Amino acid sequence: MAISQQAIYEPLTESTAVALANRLRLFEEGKVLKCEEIGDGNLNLVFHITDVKNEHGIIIKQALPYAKVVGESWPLSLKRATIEANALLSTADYVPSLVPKVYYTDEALAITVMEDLSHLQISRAGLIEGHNFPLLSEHIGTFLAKTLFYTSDYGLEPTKKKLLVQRFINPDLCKITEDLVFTDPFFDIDTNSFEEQLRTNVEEIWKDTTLKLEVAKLKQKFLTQADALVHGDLHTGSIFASNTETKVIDPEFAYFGPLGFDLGQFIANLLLNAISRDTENREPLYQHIEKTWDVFSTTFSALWKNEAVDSYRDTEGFLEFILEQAFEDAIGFAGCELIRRTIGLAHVADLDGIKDFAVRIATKQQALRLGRELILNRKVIKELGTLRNYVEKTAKE
Ligand code: SR1
Ligand code: MG
Repeated sequence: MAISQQAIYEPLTESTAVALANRLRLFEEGKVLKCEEIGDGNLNLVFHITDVKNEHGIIIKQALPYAKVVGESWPLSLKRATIEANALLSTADYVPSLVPKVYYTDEALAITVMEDLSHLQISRAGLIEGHNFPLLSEHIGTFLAKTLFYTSDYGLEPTKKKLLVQRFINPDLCKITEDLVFTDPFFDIDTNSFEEQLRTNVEEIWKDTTLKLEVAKLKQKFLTQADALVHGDLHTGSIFASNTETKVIDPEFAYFGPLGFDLGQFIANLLLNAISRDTENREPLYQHIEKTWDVFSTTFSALWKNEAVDSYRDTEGFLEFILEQAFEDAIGFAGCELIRRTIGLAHVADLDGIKDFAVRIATKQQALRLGRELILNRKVIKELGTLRNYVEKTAKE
């Protein structure tokens, strides 16, 4: 359904969300509907509406004109709802089984109505409970290879790509990442949040000019390298999963960025879960990390060989160069994500949920050391199998 410009923005309530669902005839007339606001993320309202009889449901997601996690003092553009809807629709062209179906969008109300995925579990919550989602890495590797290839200059004619770049200019949400991922955790800034017991470790980071130079280089890539349409926030909280299905949600941070960005964020969030587990339960996470890259690089290479539009596609070494850059950047971005999820504004339940305080602090200290190692060694690390060695090495001071 088309994006309309008519309505005037106001935040939905549970009852106006039901009225909207009825108006859009998303349920048969006369059905008794139940509505619950279930948004647990940092930014938006999310209404889950179900037919009480058959449990058939829909999701209505609405952007708020500010960041929910902070409040009205942090205004945010509603345009992110349109970016998100457009990204879901664009991604569905390449990997329809890996994203929720979009039923309706309204730009003025900043609303996207989409498929109910409540038969699945947010993968972060499942991983914390010890589920391993056997197909997660195969699906995410495929998702990344196809969405990145088909929106890059290798899969898309350059003029079409530039028009798409224009459609996904996303300054507000990119600024959040520029600040929260690449800047604030590395400086003494108010938005940072960490236990007092980490202060010495954090102050070491603030003084670490070697580290800061490498983070500055990674930030420069995020700011300038418009390789392909990236999801922009591909952590395990943006992925619904079960043993058989995977659905990527929440692409409101989508923009044209570096090929390795989503890979790095996904890998970091798997690492955060790995270090929160006992040593003997980490293997499924390491397997996922390795498989994500294997599936990504194999699928991307096959698409390149069969469909690339770039004149240099058959030039020996060019594909390998592109993949090597993406790999190196992914390791560096993963390092930044590890650090910001530990001491920045937006934390993860994998670490904050560790009940034993001493274990929590020790695990966070490890996350900081691991993040630093990945950033500094991203040119040396040649395969993801070695990340387990970095995890072991950073377990102790
Ligand atoms: C103010 S938004 C904080 C974080 O939540 C989102 O999911 C992104 O990860 C962002 O950095
Ligand atoms: Mg989100």
